[in-house]
Amino acid sequence: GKSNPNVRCVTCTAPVNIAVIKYWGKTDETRILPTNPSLSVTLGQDELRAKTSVAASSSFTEDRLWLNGIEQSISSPRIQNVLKEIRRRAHKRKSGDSKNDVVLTQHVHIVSENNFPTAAGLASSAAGYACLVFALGKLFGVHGEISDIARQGSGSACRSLYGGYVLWKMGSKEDGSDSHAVQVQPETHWPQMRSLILVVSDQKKHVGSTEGMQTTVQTSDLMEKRIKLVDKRTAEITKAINERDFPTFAKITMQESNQLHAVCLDTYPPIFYMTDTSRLIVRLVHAINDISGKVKVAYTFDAGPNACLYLLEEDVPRVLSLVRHFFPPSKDMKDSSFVTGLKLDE
Ligand code: 2P0
Repeated sequence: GKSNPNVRCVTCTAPVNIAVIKYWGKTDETRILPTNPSLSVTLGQDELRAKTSVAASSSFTEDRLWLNGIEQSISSPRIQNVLKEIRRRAHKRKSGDSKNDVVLTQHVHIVSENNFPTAAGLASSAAGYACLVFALGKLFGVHGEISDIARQGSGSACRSLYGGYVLWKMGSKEDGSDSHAVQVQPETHWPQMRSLILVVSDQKKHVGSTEGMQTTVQTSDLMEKRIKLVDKRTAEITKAINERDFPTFAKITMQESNQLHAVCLDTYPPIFYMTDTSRLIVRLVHAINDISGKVKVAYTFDAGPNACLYLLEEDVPRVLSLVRHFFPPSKDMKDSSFVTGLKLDE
């Protein structure tokens, strides 16, 4: 819009993260506290990301929000919780500082866009809320740990506030103050690591994550078993990351993905996120690993049919040509880049 000296504005971007230890289930729906820890890899800043501008001005008469160019209601409890918490912390920090207190009474306008399909199981809410909370933190001068605020927008968002390999600790406090993200290793720790996103469909998913995981917790017997196993897997994959042990990292990643989709199938009514194409990708990856004589590629699937492959840089050309051979880019795909090669070390 037109430039107005009384408008303060902050713009930033946040990348998506793809979990290798999956978050699926809450113990507290409002505070967004998870049934288990999770661990993810944050993609590069220039790849799949959200971009958000937040502006504050005394001329604004209400808080407003635009997503991908369309104005949305700002009354959703999650956005309200995030705004309330940012303002609360800003107020706490600035009490007595009258110059800054003015901003606290101002309304905000939020404009956010993704450079990839929203809600197609590509972690759009993770990047979106991470970006929003980071931008609001800058605007209101809230420093320090803010991933617990992003968590209250969308659980997986807390992990997108850090780069590289990120653990979302469950925490043990009832108020959720210790349920936040920590960086296990920066992206520079494993410079050869790459991911490939295989966009099977850019359509919206049929069961949203929030509702899906709620039904799983309520109805799946396998879920109890899974929760008991996650801590051990988290410790094992952390060790594999620390030691740059790709075969172990890859095996746990695939087993985790398979278990997530097993508990989805064990949910009543069952939830199907993977499609026939997803399962063909699984078979292709195992075929590549079999003929290679060791584990060279891992797949992981979230709340949708799209695959994320993890592999090392040296194997990208061969894997990419095999993927393109078996899954030639389709014409009706809105996004012409069927396969997006992502560097993680940016
Ligand atoms: C994850 N997913 O760990 C898992 C794997 C989907 C499958 O985090 O209700 O959108 O907003 O906290 O964060 C998706 O869950 O759910 C998710 P809410 P969210 O990445």
